[in-house]
Amino acid sequence: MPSVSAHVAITLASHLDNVFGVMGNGNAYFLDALERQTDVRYTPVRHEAGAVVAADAHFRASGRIAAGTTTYGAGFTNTLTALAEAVQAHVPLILVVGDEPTSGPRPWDVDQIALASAVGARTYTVGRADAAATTAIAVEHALAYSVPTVLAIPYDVARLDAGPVPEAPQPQLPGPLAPHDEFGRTQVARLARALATAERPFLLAGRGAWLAGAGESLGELADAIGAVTASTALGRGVFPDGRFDLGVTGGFGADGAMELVRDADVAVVFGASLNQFTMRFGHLFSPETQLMQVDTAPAATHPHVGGFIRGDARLVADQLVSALRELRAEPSGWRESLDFQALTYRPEGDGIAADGRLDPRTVAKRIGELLPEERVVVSDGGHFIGWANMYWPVASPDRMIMVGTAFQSIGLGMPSVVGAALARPEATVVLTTGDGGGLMALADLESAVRVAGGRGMAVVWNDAAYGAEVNLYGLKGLSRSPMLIPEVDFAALASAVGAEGVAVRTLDDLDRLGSWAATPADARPFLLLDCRITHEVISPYQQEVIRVNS
Ligand SMILES: Cc1ncc(C[n+]2csc(CCOP(=O)(O)OP(=O)(O)O)c2C)c(N)n1
Repeated sequence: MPSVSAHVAITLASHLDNVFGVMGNGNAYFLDALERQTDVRYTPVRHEAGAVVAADAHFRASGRIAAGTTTYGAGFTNTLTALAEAVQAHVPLILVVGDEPTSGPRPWDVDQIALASAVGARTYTVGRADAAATTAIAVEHALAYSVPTVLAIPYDVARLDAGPVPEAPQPQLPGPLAPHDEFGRTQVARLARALATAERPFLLAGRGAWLAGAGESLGELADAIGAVTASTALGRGVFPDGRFDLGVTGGFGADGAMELVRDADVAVVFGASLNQFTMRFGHLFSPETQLMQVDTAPAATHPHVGGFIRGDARLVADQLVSALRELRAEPSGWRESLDFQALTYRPEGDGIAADGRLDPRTVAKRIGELLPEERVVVSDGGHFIGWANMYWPVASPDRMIMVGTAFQSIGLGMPSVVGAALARPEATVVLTTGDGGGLMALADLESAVRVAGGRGMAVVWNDAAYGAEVNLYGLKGLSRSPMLIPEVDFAALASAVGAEGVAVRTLDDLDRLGSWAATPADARPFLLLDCRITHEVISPYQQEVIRVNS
């Protein structure tokens, strides 16, 4: 007879294709059932944080839910940082964990429900009679609220016979939110009138717009009014027409582009939470700009917003396009008068900095030119995030994934490769990481190389320091030694797990990336570029943070 664990595994199998995890006492029976009784692919990772991160990156890269699994106690507590990140980034996933027996905690148990709750995740605990239904409810909860959800299997329940596995109902999910009442309709009509007469209209879109599938609709809206467009860091590439796009707003934005945004007379923001970085700490828009926000959040998310429409980005954009058609609105003509190449110009650096190490701007520019076009970039956190965000073009928001930035965590980069590689089998996955975050995530370098193989590569911005800390606190005069890292040979670490490592000390050393990219993925190894960069060149976004902090 199928066990409770088999009920969980078989029910999960009707909702997802990938589970990532580390095995232990608490999930042994679940993993056995998953392997023997389902077609789900199980991928081992080497640290439990990686199990959650891989499931998270899988969803961000594909929109398809995945699961992580760990044992109880220490296995579970190892996931907490990654779980907090998924909560804060609104990423649905299932975390299947062992838990204390129904008879009560043993000396090595902790209150896992309280721990998950403390980072914002709900736990569903399966029993002998309800394992399949509870599993289906957990999946529905994760998808409906876009949150990670813990599914706990008590230790003494895991192997009990549970009888035939019942058919699990498909999750019932809410439809897109439309502003269909009188208030909402009037607001949309009023915004359409404002856009029809705007002389310098500007549209900004974030990841919410991408999740709503609003790209094409926003493109039509931009054309109807002749708007200049831009996106947030997580929404890069959401507008289908790049010709009139300023790229990313905030500290990653080009100076000229950011100045132009302040010229807009009417600006509409779709599906972006307007955090302090996007808003350039309050300086993105001029106080003269009429700023409107369209979002599914219950209320406006920044004090500069002058008018808020609660609704799905695609539906509202479509409503605006029809309203503008009825008004016979003409495009403003503003964007045709602008030189986008000049506006989005970025300095490229001098190749080698004064200390003899590489200038990261020049390296980033060159790597951006050599990367395979069909790619998904996954990024860890740290000062270096500026380089990929400024110099590597992004075709769509699901191709630039930053697991860790919502919770401001470093050390989640390596296992992001695993989830993205399985979510996007057609793409090369490119990790961008610092040496500090890279060392923190090192356990899953092995997983990244094993899973992605020749479809994977990593760029390590090796400045022999926790660079962000040097910039924020070293420059203030705080003791530097806690901020420094001995120069680690990441190229050698890569070869230890079967990858090819290249120590990049000159721009010519990047030629290997060119020949690697020209080789078919199944005939090349995972490539790690260990870029020995200076920490003397500070990214403009970090300079902005330094200014604000002082
Ligand atoms: C888990 C965690 N620990 C510590 C920090 C504090 N922190 C933020 S950035 C940073 C430095 C990251 O160094 P590295 O990965 O080498 O990137 P760099 O800043 O040098 O580009 C640290 C330690 C954090 N954000 N998250």
